[in-house]
Amino acid sequence: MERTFLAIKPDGVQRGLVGEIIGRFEAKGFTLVGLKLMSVSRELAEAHYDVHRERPFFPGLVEFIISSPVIAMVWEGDGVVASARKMIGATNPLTSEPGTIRGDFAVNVGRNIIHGSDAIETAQREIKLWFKDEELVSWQPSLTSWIIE
Ligand code: IDP
Ligand code: MG
Repeated sequence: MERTFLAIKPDGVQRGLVGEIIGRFEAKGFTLVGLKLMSVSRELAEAHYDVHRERPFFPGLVEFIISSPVIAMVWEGDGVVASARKMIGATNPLTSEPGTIRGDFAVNVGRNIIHGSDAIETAQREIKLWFKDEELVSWQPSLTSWIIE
């Protein structure tokens, strides 16, 4: 079953948007299989954003991610990687569509509330980076037959 890695960034946690954001993925019909509130180490933040290491915003981004707690999550479902990216919205919240998380709650690219894996292979890498195997729970919600034909 397809899985994606999502993280509510420090701004989303500080602004009290954790319940709202988790609620959107629950209501959509995806399954939560991993969840933790954590202080992120510099090493983890740098590894997570390794692809952006040479970009000018990298140092500030790392400082931001380690500045305050983050909610790390793994969600499961058919097509969850691409669908979650759609629900999150464009990187710059000023261009994110209304109805997306960034479109509804953010105005600044450096404070865009949530991270979501951008491809299935990225999701696999990020899940391994953030979670131990035993922190992930495989389960079948009893509502499944009312959500998936
Ligand atoms: P994504 O989060 O939508 O996948 P990426 O291009 O992968 O966007 O960038 C990763 C993160 O880096 C963004 O979510 C944002 O927090 C930050 N970022 C990207 N571009 C900028 C920028 O131009 N200024 C400040 N921060 C940026
Ligand atoms: Mg990205």
